Amino acid sequence: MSEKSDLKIPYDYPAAGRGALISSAKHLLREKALVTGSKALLRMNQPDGFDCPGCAWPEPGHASHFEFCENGAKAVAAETTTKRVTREFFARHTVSELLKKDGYWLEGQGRLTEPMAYDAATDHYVPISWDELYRRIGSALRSLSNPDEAVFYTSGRTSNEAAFLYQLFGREFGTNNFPDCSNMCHESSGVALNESVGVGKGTVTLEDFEKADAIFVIGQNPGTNHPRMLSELEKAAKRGCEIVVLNPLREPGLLKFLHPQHAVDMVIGKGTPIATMYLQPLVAGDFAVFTGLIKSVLERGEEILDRAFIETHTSGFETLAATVRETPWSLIEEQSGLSQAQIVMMADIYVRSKSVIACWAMGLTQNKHAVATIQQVVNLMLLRGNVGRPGAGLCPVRGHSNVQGDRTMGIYEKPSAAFLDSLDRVFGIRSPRKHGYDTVEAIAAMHEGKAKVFIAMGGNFAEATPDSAFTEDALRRCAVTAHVSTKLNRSHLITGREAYILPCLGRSEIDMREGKPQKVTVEDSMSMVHASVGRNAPASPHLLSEPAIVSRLARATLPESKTSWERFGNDYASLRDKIAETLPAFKGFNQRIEEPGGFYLGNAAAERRWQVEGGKARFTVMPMPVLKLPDGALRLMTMRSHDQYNTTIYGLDDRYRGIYGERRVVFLNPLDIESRGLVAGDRIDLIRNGEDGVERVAENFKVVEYDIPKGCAGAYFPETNVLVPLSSFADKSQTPLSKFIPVTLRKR
Ligand SMILES: Nc1nc2c(c(=O)[nH]1)N[C@H]1C(S)=C(S)[C@@H](COP(=O)(O)OP(=O)(O)OC[C@H]3O[C@@H](n4cnc5c(=O)[nH]c(N)nc54)[C@H](O)[C@@H]3O)O[C@H]1N2
Ligand SMILES: Nc1nc2c(c(=O)[nH]1)N[C@H]1C(S)=C(S)[C@@H](COP(=O)(O)OP(=O)(O)OC[C@H]3O[C@@H](n4cnc5c(=O)[nH]c(N)nc54)[C@H](O)[C@@H]3O)O[C@H]1N2
Ligand SMILES: [Mo]
Repeated sequence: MSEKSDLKIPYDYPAAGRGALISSAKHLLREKALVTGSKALLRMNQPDGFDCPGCAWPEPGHASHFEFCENGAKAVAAETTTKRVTREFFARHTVSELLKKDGYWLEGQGRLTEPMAYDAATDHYVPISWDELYRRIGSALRSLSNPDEAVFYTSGRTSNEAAFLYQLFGREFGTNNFPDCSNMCHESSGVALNESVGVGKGTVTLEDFEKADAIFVIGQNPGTNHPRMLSELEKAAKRGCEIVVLNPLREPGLLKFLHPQHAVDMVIGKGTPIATMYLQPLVAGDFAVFTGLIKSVLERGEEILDRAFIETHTSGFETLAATVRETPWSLIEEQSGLSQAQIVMMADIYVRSKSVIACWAMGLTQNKHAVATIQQVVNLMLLRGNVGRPGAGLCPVRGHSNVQGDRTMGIYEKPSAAFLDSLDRVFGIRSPRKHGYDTVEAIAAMHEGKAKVFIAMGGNFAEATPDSAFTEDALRRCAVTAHVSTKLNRSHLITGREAYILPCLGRSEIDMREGKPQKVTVEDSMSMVHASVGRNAPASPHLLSEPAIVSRLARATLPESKTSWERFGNDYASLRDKIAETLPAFKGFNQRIEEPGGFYLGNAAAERRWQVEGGKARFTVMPMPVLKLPDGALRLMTMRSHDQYNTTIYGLDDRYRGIYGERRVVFLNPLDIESRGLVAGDRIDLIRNGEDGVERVAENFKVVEYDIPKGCAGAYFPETNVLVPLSSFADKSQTPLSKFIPVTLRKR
């Protein structure tokens, strides 16, 4: 950190480094997984090993060397733990007792080992055979009066093969109700990019990171959530690429690798000539920042623009330019929380860099105007042709390791007609055309009794979703809730009238079907598809793979089906052949995954082919939204600590941010603490007075002084999900507003 800053940033070692090594050994030890775990680590991201179950950042290690990542190691440790949740465990604890435990404790009990059914009479989960379980879920699905009364949720670890079978099953059954974690994650990116450039995915590959002159890191904390991205950023910084961070919070994990001796700080009022820049806008101030950047670029005159690109490849430039020119700097400053001078300096970097990459994650996607904000980023990039050229492009950095692949495989509530036509042709079925429920709509439908059977392929729906009490109520109203899972979590305890746990293999484990080891595939954030082969002995002999489970559920539900469920569930290569027939980009699928590193799916926008009506990339235009909060309210953003994977809590430390042994903390600006008569260390409740008249309270948080703009606050999820009403979601993408929660503080 900069010596000039008044606040102490607690973590003084460079991000990653020694601290990371010590921390991962600690996690392996705690899971008693030092032997399997460390062997597993050596096999992770190797050509013949399994894909890291952590984040979706691409792995150069697949082709060549092993790349170490602390948080990847924690994800493997969590999966390779020697602890087990057995039938004796469930006999010892009633579900009501388990409900009193937190998520950290539940996941800490270890791997699930056999199928279980909830017995309401005794309030215990009891063992059930796989056959009986399929029979019961199948008959529940068949007895629905309408296939749309079923909901099929997916989390983003599910392999391509399992995801494809799962959506085929749902569509053959007759519904497009496929809400997924993406709805809460990068949905805004998909919607924005599809409208603007015709492809809902990132346009860059790792090679572009080697050629960029500037990289923007917007609303993202890679030190914790995409640690392998840091090495790309570090390499880039070393060769003189300028790195600009846009984040309300000073993320120590992002500052450190930046070699503070070169990186000059840019806190308000302390501008100095810079090589690398860290700007701290208000939470949700990004639309204003990008409007300011565009304004500043336009003010520099015509010759700074890539006129040829704009003429040939885009539409809507004049309207955008007029709208931005009319937006006064005073409004931009007020809405962004940055000064005109700061924004102009960032624009200086933008225009002096020939090739620019814009990366972003949840800091942009989980805001009210997320789609328009991402489109404003695209608008800026289009001005100088920074899309579809080496070293330049758009990079939404995905979360779950296969969340992008799941979408490619058809896990989507609004599938395209082309995809469904293809599916119908290959499988001889008639898929429903009516769009299904996304996550928010699925919760509402379950609450209203319109959806009655809830099946989850991974994830932790009850905790990851907003409006915790309402959502739990919605799940409890279901006739059946069923979860395909590796570890125990709260969702298993929020039972429908019938509830089932279907324990499955993790990605690190050997997946043997009919005596033959199977491989699966995943797609990373840069559209590389590669194989993943489990190498560890399964956590229990009763576990089944996700594709096997789907295939058996489908057979039990669709006895008349002509689809070769049994074969697909036993021989994934045969399924890959069918995927290749359905999706042209997967032609030669089985052969192409034999290549080390897999294959690239391609991206039309990266080749400047615009799959947008009119055949051109679009400058989209929205006048600046003016955000207002109730008097005295703060903009609370919810985020991840260094010791968690979404709802899976690995430990209670957030090392880079200097938090140890606890999670109920709220990061506040010292002026906001003082003006409320508080001091650091006080305990407060976070209150949100909802538009619906309901007061939502997250109790007992410790006040922590932090380098965050006045008027903003930060706390961890999922403890804060109680504060987000179901009705609070982003325009167009319906992503819950996890980063813009108006709260007041109440001293305890
Ligand atoms: N170890 C680990 N790795 C993970 C995950 C994990 O939980 N643990 N989760 C995975 C998943 S599913 C995902 S989606 C990704 C998430 O990766 P990130 O998006 O990095 O995750 P968050 O913790 O939500 O961090 C959001 C960042 O945005 C900033 N921010 C918040 N609001 C705003 C805003 O309005 N504007 C700007 N400019 N910035 C803002 C916050 O200060 C924070 O630094 O990580 C993936 N990888
Ligand atoms: N307030 C707030 N809420 C948020 C967010 C936020 O930033 N703030 N972020 C949102 C985001 S970006 C996301 S992606 C969602 C995450 O939502 P989910 O994906 O639903 O949640 P996870 O916590 O990742 O799911 C963890 C569970 O997945 C299961 N699991 C792990 N590995 C496997 C596997 O290989 N197979 C199967 N079948 N199951 C497995 C385990 O049982 C584990 O308990 O949360 C969202 N919710
Ligand atoms: Mo995510």
